[in-house]
Amino acid sequence: MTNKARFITLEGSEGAGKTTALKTIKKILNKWGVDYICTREPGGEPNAEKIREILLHSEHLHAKTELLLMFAARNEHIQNVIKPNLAKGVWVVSDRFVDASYAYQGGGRKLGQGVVKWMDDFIVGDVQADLTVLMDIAPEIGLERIKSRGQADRIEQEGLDFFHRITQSYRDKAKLNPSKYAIIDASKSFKIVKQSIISAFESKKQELMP
Ligand code: T5A
Repeated sequence: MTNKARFITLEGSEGAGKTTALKTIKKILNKWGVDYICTREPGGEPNAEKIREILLHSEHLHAKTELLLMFAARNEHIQNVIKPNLAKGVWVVSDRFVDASYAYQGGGRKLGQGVVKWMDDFIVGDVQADLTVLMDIAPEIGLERIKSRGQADRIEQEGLDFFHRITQSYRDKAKLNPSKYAIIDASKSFKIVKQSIISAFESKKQELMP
């Protein structure tokens, strides 16, 4: 494979259907014949998975601790998984990345976008996504979808206002650099969402695989 390896991220509020969307993305990349790995945040490698456990299942965490741990896990993920794979020509598809920190910690926790930008510059630097698939959904619909899943984790237990701020932060971030985003109306049926993702990838193919 001669093309540059690409970094694709998948974002959205709770229950937006990212896990479901990932299946469609895998099929597209298989069809394109690219070598890729799928990973996730927080997590994606052993130390980051340990931090994920603290993040999702601690009884209480201060918002600033949450931000620092997200970026600590992200640094391990970048250094040990994302960078080495991209360097050897393997595409990386990550279920969540730095936009989740802008949305959840910057917006949801009200820490502001400035401090997240500082951490983004410090930790992520130029390891930015080539394409971010934003599964856009009203929080009411997403939360309803995950209700039947049983025990909610620490973040899922937040109130509706928190998730409204997240949705808005994602939309605001996408507006700053629209060409980097594929915004999918995730409130539609499985069939329509799948078709929207396929169309979005087809329209970006030339850019991703010149
Ligand atoms: N976080 C993460 C931060 O706060 N900051 C950060 O920097 C980062 C990286 C991760 C948590 O960490 C936070 C965000 C999260 O709160 P997680 O367990 O990885 O936690 O959770 P999520 O990434 O939110 O994953 P979810 O499983 O909750 O959501 P998905 O993957 O978006 O949804 P999915 O695909 O599992 O679908 C949910 C349900 O909806 C149905 C599915 O069948 C499923 O039952 N569904 C649909 N139903 C109808 N129509 C459709 N089109 C549907 N699509 C899916």
